[in-house]
Amino acid sequence: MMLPDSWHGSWSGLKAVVIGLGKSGFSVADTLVELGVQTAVAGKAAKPELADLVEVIGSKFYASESPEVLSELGFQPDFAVVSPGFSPRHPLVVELEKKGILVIGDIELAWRLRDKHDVVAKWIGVTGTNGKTTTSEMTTAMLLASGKRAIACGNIGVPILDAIRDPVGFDYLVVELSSFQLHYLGQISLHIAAFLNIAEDHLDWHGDFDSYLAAKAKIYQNAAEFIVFNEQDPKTLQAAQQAEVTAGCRAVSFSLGAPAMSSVGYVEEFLVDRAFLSDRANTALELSEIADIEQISPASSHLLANAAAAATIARACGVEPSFIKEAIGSFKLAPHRAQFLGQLDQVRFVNDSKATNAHAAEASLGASESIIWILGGLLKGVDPEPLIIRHGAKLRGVVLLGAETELLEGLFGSHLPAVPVFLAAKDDPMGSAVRLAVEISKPGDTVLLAPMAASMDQFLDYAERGDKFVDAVRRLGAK
Ligand code: UMA
Repeated sequence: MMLPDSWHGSWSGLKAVVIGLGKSGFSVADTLVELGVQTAVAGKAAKPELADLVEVIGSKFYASESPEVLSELGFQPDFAVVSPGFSPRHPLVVELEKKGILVIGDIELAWRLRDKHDVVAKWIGVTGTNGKTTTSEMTTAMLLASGKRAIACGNIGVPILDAIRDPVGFDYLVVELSSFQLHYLGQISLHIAAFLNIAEDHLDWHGDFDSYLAAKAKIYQNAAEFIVFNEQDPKTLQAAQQAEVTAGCRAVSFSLGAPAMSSVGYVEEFLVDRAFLSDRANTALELSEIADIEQISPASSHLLANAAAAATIARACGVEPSFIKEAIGSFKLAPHRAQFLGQLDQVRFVNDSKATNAHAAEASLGASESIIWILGGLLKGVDPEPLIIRHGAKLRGVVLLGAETELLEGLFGSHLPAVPVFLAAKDDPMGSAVRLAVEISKPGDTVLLAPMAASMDQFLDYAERGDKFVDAVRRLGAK
C-alpha cells in the first residue's frame, strides 16, 4: 500500500482506521474525513464530547482497544494512523501489523499533507528527554520576533495536523517530537533536527533504554539542512555522527561552555554564536546576555541549555541577533515548570509538575537546599534510586503520591531512614500532600512538587496535577 504524498493527491476512496481518540486521534480523523477517506476510530472510551464530535464530522467511534474491534468496522482499512500513546506492543497495534495493514503516525500523515498551501512551511523538529517544550516555544518566539510566520506544534499540545490545516499557513512549523511520535515517524526529512538530551524515561512504552534512544535518534534521519546536538550530552553527538542525513546537511551544536567552531554557547556573561558567521575561526557574535535569561526564571543549567539550543536553531534559520535578544527578553515559561509560587512563614513553594521523569526533577532538586519533596505517580519503568541517593542529604521530608508508593517508600526507608515519609490521602492527593508538607516545614525549607513520574494514575495530566498544587498553596495564603 503506497499512500499519496500530497494534500492534493488521491485520498478519496481510501479507507482508514484511527487508533485512539484523544488530541491527535481527533485531528487525524477530522483531516482524513476532509480528504474523503472512509474513516473509523477505535480506542479506550474517550471524552464524550470527542466521541460525539467524531460522529458529527462523519466518522464512527468504536469504544474498544481490543484487537477484535478491527472486525467490527465493516470494512478492511488500507492504513491505520496510531495515536502516540499506543505502544508498538499494544495488542491492537500488533494485530494491525499481523494483518499487514500499513501503520503510520500523525507526523508522517502531516508530512504527506505538507503542501496544502502554495508556500510549504519548513519543518523544525525538536526532541530530547527534557526541555523540548521550552526550546520549541523559545525558537518559535525568535522566529516570530523576526517577522516569520511560525507555530509550535506536535507533542507540545497542538496536533500537527491542526497546524497543517491552518487557513493561512506558516513559514516554519516548530514540531516538538516525543519518542512515541519518533517511533512511528516514517520517511520524513526535517529542515532542521535538534536532539537536546537523553536520560531514562518511558521505558515501559519502549521496552528498554536502547529502543528509547534509537527512537530519539531517528529525528536526524534524512535531515536536509542542519542537525543540532548538545556538546554536554555525548549520546546526542553519537546519534549525530551515525545519522544518515541528506548530502550537504551541516552539524552544529550548542553548549553551556565556551563554544567551539560550529557551536553556540556562553562566554563570560554572554550567549554567543560561533557557527553562523563568516569569520567564526576568530570571532563570536553576541546574541544575548545571561541576565536576559535570568529574567525568565533563576537561570538553571537546563534553561541556559534550552536558550542556547533555541538560538542555534534560530540562527540556522537566519534570524538576526537583535530578534533573538528581544525574544529571550520577553519570554515567559509555560506554567508548571519550576514555577515559584511564593512564600508562607519563610517556606517557599515551587511547582515543577512538568518534572515527569528523574532527569527533569533533578534540575529543581538541584536548585534548592532544604527540601520537602512531593513526588510519585507512574514511574514508567524508570529506576528512581540514583536520584534519591544523590539528593538525599538535602531532603527534610517526603510526601508520596500515586500508584507506586510502595516502591518509593522502600527506597527512602533503606537509603534515608532518618527522613520522614508520608503518604498523601487517596481521595484528595494534592490537598493532603500540601497539608502534610506544611505541617513538617520549617523556615528556610522549600516545598517542591517535582513528581519524577507521570500523572495519569490520579490526575488528567501534569497540568491538572500542577493546578491542584497551586490551588492548595494559594488557599494557604502563600504570597
Ligand atoms: N489510548 C488507548 N490505549 C492506549 C493508549 C491510549 O485506548 O494504550 C487512548 C487514550 O485513552 C486516549 C487516546 O487513546 O483516548 C489517545 O491518547 P494518547 O495518549 O495518544 O494522547 P493524545 O490525546 O492523542 O495526545 C498525544 C500526546 N500524548 C501522548 O503521547 C501520551 C500529547 O502529548 C500531544 O500533545 C498530542 O498527542 C498532540 O500531538 C502529551 C504527552 O504527555 C503532552 N506526551 C508525552 C510526554 O511529553 O512525556 C510523550
